[in-house]
Amino acid sequence: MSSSTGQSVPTSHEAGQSFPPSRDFADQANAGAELYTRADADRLEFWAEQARALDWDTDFTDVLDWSNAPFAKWFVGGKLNVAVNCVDRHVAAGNGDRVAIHWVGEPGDHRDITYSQLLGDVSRAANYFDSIGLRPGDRVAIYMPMVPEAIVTMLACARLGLTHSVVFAGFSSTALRSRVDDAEAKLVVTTDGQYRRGKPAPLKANVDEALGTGDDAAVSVQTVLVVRRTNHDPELNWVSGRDVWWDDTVAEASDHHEPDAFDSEQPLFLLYTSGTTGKPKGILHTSGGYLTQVRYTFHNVFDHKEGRDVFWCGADIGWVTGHSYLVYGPLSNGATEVVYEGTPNSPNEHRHFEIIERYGVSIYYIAPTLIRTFMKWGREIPDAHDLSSLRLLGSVGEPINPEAWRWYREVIGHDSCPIVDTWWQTETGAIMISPLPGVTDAKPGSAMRPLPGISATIVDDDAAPVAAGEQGYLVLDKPWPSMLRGIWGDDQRFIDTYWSRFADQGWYFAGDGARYDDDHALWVLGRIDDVMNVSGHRISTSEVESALVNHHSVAEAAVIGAADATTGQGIVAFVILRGGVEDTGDTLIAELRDQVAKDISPIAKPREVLVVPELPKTRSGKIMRRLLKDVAEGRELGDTSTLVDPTVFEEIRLRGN
Ligand code: 6R9
Repeated sequence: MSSSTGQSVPTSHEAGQSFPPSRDFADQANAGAELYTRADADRLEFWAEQARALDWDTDFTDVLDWSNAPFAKWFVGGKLNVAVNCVDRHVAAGNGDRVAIHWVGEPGDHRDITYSQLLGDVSRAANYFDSIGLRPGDRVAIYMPMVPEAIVTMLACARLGLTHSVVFAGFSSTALRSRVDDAEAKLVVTTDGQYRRGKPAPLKANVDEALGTGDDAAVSVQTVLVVRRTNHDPELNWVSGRDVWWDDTVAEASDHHEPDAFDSEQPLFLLYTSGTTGKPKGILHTSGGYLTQVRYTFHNVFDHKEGRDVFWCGADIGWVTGHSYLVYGPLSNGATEVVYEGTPNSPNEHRHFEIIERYGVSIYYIAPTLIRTFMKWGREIPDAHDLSSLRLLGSVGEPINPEAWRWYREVIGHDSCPIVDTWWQTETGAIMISPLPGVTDAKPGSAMRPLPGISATIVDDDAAPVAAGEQGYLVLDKPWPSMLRGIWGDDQRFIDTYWSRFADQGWYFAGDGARYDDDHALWVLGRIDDVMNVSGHRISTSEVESALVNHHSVAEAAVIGAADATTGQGIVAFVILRGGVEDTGDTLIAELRDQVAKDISPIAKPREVLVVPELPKTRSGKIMRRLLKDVAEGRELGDTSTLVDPTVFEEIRLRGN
């Protein structure tokens, strides 16, 4: 990504409007402009202050030990219990009757769980885990849908100093096995089944398949703990001596548990992320630094008011957003939150808006792909509900195109809610780049600037800062409290993957491309491998997608650079039309190509535009561009095992070839 090839492509982004915080919002906001000043004046002292918002059993002696970089130690010598910070301390402060979790099951069942009840549940699980011999540092795999027991299990692990590894319940048994083996998990917690699009499906059966038998058995696993959820698998298999019901064990244990304090660097969780190649990496996060930054960001980015707000993060716990903003961030702040088990369209497309209305959700945090899905369904659906309780909206997971941003604000946020576009990664553990809602102006599509205490910059191949408008590499040039501490069992891979690109400078390379606009607002352009090169011009897939979605007939677009003999890469676009729009064939395609030419430049005009009914997405909502590339380049499809719905390809292929 050298800037030496000259001009980057002009875009429509810079022309975008800016939305300053309203006076009313700014007046009541948790974070003011002085937060930046304080952090700039003394970064480490700033983080020490943030850490002290937690309860420590033993105070730390040093804020940061970076002597063995890139292996960081934060809040050195400090001891704390993560679960106590998320649960017990709110009960001790007299808030035991506050609802922690408004849980909504997919079939419509629901439960409200107060902080006192949560304490009882976590204590019971901790007592049982202790009774089967689990000791600090042991690993526990969690393969569960979004039921309260999943969160209880995570917190019980934290309480005992165990390391959890949540494996998304939509993953295959093969994926589960490789993660169980890599972490040598002793306990696997699962459910008998899970609801998927309104129907019960077996889940424990996948665990049985994953763990195998005889010579092929996963040797590390001693116990499989099963929560009854669907009660619907007529062929439920039971391995005696290994399998136990939650109802017969955890539910029977004492609800009193005396917690120990653990070192700030005690491993808290592993979360596996797949790179483009190779086996999934077990990203390691530890306790004190992680909890400090998720607590801090939840409080300031979401402007959370304890006892007043109702927060809802739409992510699954199988994803880092679910860890940081469905479990540790909200609960360490004593929040009341919604946890929803199912998909947004079961039983129908009104589900999310009914939930917002019913619980008076005030802070709502979802991914752009869901916003575009709502757009596709049409605004009459949210318009049929009273969404006036909402006061702040968040976005995460991919660059949000300005069109979706504006729709989100206008239709969901009644034209007044601030939007925080939050850039971060599994590896960063917590939000890194985002507007502060009462301070920073927001531009549709820009994550704006690093948070107070965070240092990020955009550089070229030679580590020199790029000029405004030029694309470069997004790097984090100073360590941060919730940074990953490594890749499980593979220190060298950790160094190679994240720290080798700018080894001389000692910077973390995030894998994303970005640029500044003339106001020094930061625009994340997506993964470097999503940046196309057409005739020597660098064009980001997300910019072309944005232009396509700007056309009134397009609901969602995915763009890839396909190999092209003359131009290096040619742009191929896959688009989904909005409901009710007629596919006029060549006329429509010509209009769409012109739209891109108009919004970006004629050189960004897609070589091909294919109208398709669905796009292939991973379970965390990311479009699998690699597979679209396979289609566009006429190859056999690569691995489709992480797709939500592998059959979407039948349709795409039919239309594409
Ligand atoms: C939290 C999460 C990380 C990658 C990251 C980037 C993309 C996430 C974004 C964003 C632009 C945002 N990403 N948030 N890009 N704007 N607000 O998504 O973690 O699953 O590890 O993905 O997602 O490309 O590098 P993870």
